[in-house]
Amino acid sequence: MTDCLFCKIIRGEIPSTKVYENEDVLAFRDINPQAPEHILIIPKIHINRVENLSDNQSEMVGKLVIAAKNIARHLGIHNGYRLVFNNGPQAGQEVEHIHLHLLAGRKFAWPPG
Ligand code: IU
Repeated sequence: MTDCLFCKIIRGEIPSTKVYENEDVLAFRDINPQAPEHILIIPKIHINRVENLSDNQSEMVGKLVIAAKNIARHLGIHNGYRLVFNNGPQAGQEVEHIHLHLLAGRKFAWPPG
């Protein structure tokens, strides 16, 4: 989608600190990190929200999670990490392109704020 910020990052029109890329997903460092390690993993196709995923897109969502697992291992994160999809305004979703947050390097509270 032309105006989507994350689509622009995928196309290289906006710079990012890339940590991983394959044909389906891109992962880069969050510009406003909420933990010592804060990576965003996004699909290369534009989908605005989890709620708008099709039932046949489970493989793509699985690829985001598998990428997160591989990135965590590659970064040497052995003490646990948190994976988060914010969906919609009340959950705090600001960018309307599905993204999986990978957060690590500190202890996280539960329930989340
Ligand atoms: P959210 O789940 O939509 O709230 O997460 C969006 C994230 O995208 C948030 O953590 C921002 O710091 C991050 N981000 C970014 O990494 N680069 C940008 O140019 C913009 C937002 I705008």
